[in-house]
Amino acid sequence: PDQPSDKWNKRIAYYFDETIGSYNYANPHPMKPHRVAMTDTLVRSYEIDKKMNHFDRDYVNTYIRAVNEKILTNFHSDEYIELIQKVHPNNKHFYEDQLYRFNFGEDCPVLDRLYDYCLTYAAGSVAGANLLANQKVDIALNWSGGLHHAKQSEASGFCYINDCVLAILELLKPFIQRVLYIDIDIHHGDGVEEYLTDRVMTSSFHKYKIFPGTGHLDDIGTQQGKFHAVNFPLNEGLDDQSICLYYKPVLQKIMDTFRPEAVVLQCGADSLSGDRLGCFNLSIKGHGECATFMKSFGVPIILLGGGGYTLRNVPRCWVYETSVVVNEELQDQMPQNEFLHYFGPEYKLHMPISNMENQNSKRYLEEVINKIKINLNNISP
Ligand code: TV7
Ligand code: CA
Ligand code: ZN
Repeated sequence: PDQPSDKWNKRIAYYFDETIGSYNYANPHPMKPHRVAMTDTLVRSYEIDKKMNHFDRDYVNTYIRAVNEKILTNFHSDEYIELIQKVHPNNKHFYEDQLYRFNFGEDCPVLDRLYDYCLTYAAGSVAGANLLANQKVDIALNWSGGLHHAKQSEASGFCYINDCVLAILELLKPFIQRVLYIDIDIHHGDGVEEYLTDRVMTSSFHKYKIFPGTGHLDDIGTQQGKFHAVNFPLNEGLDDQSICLYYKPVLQKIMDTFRPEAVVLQCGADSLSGDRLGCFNLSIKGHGECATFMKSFGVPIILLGGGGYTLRNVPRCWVYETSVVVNEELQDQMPQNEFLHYFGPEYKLHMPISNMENQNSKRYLEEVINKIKINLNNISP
């Protein structure tokens, strides 16, 4: 069927599939897909959905033939995908050996309707990238994506399918020569960094020496990917000012040297102050600075979700970043919505940061940024 030609008139594609909130990692697992449904509810209560073109999995299935089971094996191995397709909580004892081999376990349990879950979040990233690549829109959003730890043949850190890599692959298909991946989740984007070439640059800041343990400053990529991994390892207490003074200049330098033609921005919200798993001290505005800054270059960009474990703060963060994208200021007082009780007693969009000490000294941050800049001088686009 033909789609109306003005389907993408708003130039911003927003992915949300209603089923996403129904997938469950089972308590007490910290990952809650419900936070994406809460985000959508906030987006609609602030009425900024009106400034975007919404699409869901039905749209993806109807219009983008490329997004089907086969796309998953662009990055992942056939046998790994076959297992994800077959395995259920009721039959998992038949697949014990394979589940062990592919790293299923407490972090990555066999969810009910696992394959559906994977397709649901990955479809948004691939289809969003496809819309950017075909110049139908300038910006795409998928808050259910950003599962950056998944490997070619391995589940890892709550992630099964690496939708970030699949989005990058979709962007590289047409005329786009170079894609930049930026990762502001508190964890290192290790699964994406595995996919480096001279056409893909990855940059992650992260708390160093927590899961997954990779992302050292001297980890700069190998072979054709050499100098294409930019890692900014950090200590706890990272604050907004450090982002502005030390991470934005890194992004600026990357834009100047690598000159990407498309950007994938993973917006993991576990780098916010007060996160249940994280230990940084960013406000929602500080976190959103990365989206604001990257949008300002006018390069096609897809924003993805990621981590975020203090349930009430994740929707705050992502609705704010949605507002940045659509260029609309939001009132701090939250409008009436079905999840308002999560945001009490303040019922405010923004939340205070903590008084924790920033254990990243000026001297340390300067040392890191200088090393990164020296490495980036080796890039010749
Ligand atoms: C992108 N930290 C994902 C971040 C993935 C972090 C980990 C947990 C955790 C898992 C649970 C659970 C937990 C309170 C926290 C070495 C281990 C230690 C499992 C208990 N509670 C993202 C992955 C990280 C699972 N994993 O970047 C079930 O915390 O540190 C580890 C590995 C072995 C496995 N055990 C934890 O944000 C989306 N997991 C409760 C129940
Ligand atoms: Ca990161
Ligand atoms: Zn994380």
